[in-house]
Amino acid sequence: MPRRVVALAGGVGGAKLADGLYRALPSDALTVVVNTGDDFRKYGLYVSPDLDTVLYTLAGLAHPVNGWGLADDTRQMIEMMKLYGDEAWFGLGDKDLATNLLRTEALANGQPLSVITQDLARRLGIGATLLPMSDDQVATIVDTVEYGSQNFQEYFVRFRWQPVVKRLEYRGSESAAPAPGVLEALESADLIVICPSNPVLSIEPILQIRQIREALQNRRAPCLCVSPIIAGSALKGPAAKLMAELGMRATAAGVADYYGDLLDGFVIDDADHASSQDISTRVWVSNIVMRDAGDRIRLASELLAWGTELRRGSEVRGQ
Ligand code: FO1
Repeated sequence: MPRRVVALAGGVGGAKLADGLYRALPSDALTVVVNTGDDFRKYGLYVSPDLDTVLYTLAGLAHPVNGWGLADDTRQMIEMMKLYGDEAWFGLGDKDLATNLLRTEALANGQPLSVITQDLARRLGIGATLLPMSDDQVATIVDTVEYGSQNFQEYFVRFRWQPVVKRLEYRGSESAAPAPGVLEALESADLIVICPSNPVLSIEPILQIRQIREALQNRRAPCLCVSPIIAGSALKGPAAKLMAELGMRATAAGVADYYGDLLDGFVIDDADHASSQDISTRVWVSNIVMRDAGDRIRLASELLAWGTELRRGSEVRGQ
């Protein structure tokens, strides 16, 4: 069993696999490096949707249907916004405000996002290390045919990812540094997992940070990825639509191509078993739909076992 595991994750799909790894491993064995390209300010609050999705999922507090936000939350603030005539397109729940208020206040007091995130995780009893990819701001900007350049949440939530995308920009990524702890975790990892998150919206912002990409390229540990695409569709969100709009193959094989030699192995769904031949890295075929906690733990356990096997193999080959 790998002792130190790093997962790269974006939103809901990524959080589910991170949760499976968290439950399958000793509680301090996991570091989750989370996309912050979706972060934005709303009503004066600094909102970090992917960090919160992972935070709430690992704490067992996530909304069971949406996957983001909190279970049993209410919408009184949003209803009041609407009374004021505000469009209120971003559905911040009342309980969710607490997280966003604490984070915004701590940022205003000069604390880095990575410190705040670990503090929130600790206060919710999470034993895993949760890290934003960077303490510096990186904003995913979506250039659309219909509305020109949009910040990510406008594209994703306000326009429900319907506009056609011409180009993506990860603004600020050239000068962003990895958050403290990210490179150390990657360098000391026994296994690296790229979660089934949107490759271009959720994982690419992380990979755009030069030192993180270099750490992955120079990795000692195997890097495994679970496909976010099954039978040409994403389980949730715009991955397939967006990949097609950007001229990529919107298939599991297309995702493996996208990551290229960052991968030592790729997990695809049973439904895609025939596409194994189109994938240039090692392939594991499984049921990758995570409907409940049992599915998350089973898939995570398969990855941990495969990672152990690959590490043994590389030792035998003396690599
Ligand atoms: N996603 C939506 O589709 N609609 C919402 O109103 C919405 C509100 C929201 C509030 C807090 C939060 O942390 C996340 C929220 N999300 C919402 C999800 C989120 O914006 C996206 O799923 C991610 O950014 C993509 O990973």
